[in-house]
Amino acid sequence: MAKKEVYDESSIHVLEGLEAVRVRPGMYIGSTSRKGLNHLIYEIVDNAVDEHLAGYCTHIDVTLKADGSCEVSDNGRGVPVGMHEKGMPAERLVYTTLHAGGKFDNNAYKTSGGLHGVGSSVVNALSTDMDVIIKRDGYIHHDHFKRGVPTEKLVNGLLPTLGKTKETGTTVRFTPDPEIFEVTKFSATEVKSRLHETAYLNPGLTIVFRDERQEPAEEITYHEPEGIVGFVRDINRKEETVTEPILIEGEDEGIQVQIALQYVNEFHETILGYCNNIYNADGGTHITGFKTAFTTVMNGYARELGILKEKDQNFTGPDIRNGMTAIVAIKHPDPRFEGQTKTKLDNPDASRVVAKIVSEEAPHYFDRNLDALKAILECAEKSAKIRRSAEKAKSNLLTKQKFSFDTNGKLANCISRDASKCEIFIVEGDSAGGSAKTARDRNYQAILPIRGKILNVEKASIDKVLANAEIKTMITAFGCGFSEGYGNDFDITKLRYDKIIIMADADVDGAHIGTLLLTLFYRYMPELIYDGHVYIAMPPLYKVVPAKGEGEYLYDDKALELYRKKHKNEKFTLQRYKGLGEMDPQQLWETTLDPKTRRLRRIEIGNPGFSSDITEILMGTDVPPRKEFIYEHARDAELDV
Ligand code: 0RA
Repeated sequence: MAKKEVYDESSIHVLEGLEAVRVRPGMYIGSTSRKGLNHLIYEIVDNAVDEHLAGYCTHIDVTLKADGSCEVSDNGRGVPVGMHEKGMPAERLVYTTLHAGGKFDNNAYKTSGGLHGVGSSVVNALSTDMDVIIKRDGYIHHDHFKRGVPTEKLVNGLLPTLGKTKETGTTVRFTPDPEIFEVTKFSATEVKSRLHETAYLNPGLTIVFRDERQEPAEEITYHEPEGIVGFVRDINRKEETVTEPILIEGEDEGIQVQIALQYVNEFHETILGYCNNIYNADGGTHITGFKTAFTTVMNGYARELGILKEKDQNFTGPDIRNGMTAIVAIKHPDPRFEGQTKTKLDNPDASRVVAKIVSEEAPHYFDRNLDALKAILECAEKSAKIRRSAEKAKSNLLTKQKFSFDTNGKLANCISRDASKCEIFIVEGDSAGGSAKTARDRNYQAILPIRGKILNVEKASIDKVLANAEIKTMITAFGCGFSEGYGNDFDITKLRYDKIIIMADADVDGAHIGTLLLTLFYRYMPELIYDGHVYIAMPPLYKVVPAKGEGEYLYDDKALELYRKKHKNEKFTLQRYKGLGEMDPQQLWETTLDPKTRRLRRIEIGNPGFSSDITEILMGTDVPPRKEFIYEHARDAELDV
């Protein structure tokens, strides 16, 4: 009897907890856009990965079902189903209580504590239906929930069973709630890249992705026995590499450290930090420890080999990392994260331990691989040279910057200085630029026409990038500087426009220009994209004018198809826009500039490792895949009507 009372109380408690999740979903999963939606999958997968980290699960299946649900199945021990002291099966507690996950568990390196490591109960609360099937103790146990509320009747306080089995494992199938999410269609591209990343970070794990929403179903197996070494190799697979991937690893103070690094013939560094499988977008102590120790080790070698003479200054950290791609992955028993977004690792011991392992282990490698050592120091020398000329170019740019804003002939600036209201359109071509200048609302809309193609920053050194007129104009207009390997002068708070809108034709050339601009932003002003300031304008493809009534703009072929169906027996003229230059100012205003009618797509960056990868691949190859990048991202981005 006493038990029953506890059960009632706890179930009320459960409902209150899950109700909070439904009222403020963004607090638990970041957003209710496609990004938040995909996050549901990662929450469930992460739990299975935790079971892998605990040493019990080797295989995870992730299936996007034709009915819009997602199923995640693992071969771990199975979530415990016995009666918990709170008066219900432990399983039910896990799927209905916030943060219940770790309570039964002694896995030292759980992924929880990350950005949104909130557990499966949140997924349950945000799903119209959730099925949990647990194979354990000889039986197949089953539970079902609707919007987080259990619907299965317990038998003597235990879950109903579906039969017997000798296997173990957990299967969770959930259907995201359209009352909560703006879109309920998972992005296969995003999910695949995240699963691939998970496979790289857990070399003993096999993850099978299936997309049954298409015929025939797509199936991909992610298994990366080389681990992060394979990750680095893959990020660089289209690059001219200067060294083989190098693995540095060790363990101290209960912290496991794994670092893979490789040099390529490029003027940038890419360093990705992970703690307990969670990506740390803002780096943190593990990255700092790595950078400091690696710089010291390499400067030591440079002196030993006579590359640096007694009177020479040490190479800077960025010099040493010129051309480096690195993954720093640690496992920490008690990770702490800093700041609002929880994307920066904060544990001081992580810095100490990583530095110690790098100072001890890196020499073991380089003492035996002099060619790699010399190749890296050559990259550093090149960088030091360019750094000096860049410093000159930069000081020129900075002195010019004071005078050029507003007096620059090309930028038609807006009147308002309230950045939160201002927009800047980067318009391809002088004729479209001219129309846009006439059409705009000059109170808050600025127009910057750019001519032809801008420099491909993936292929140019920093001094060339800074010498490019179009790029200089953009940096000056935005007002927040830029960041690169030689010191970070970027300050997003100085940004003069809330929206940076790329306006290019809907053809291959336009797509190319869009990609070049995105590459520039991504490499030198990534916060513009991370903070959601970058948009692509989506001009219409057609205008239809019926014999009677108002004309209408159509933005894609699907819309045209629909229009044809709807107006089967009517006469209309169809006008196809070939380019922005063809529209007169009035049309340009209605279709592309006026916030009431235009269509914009916000650019989002998914997985940083892979985004960087995608940019590099696209800028290095032929045209068709580039186009795909623009449209892929445009399609995945949030619509801002
Ligand atoms: C805690 C204890 C045990 C298993 C799990 C958690 C577990 C959780 C999840 C979530 C997804 N898949 C999972 N697999 C297992 C087992 C404790 C025991 O058997 O002694």
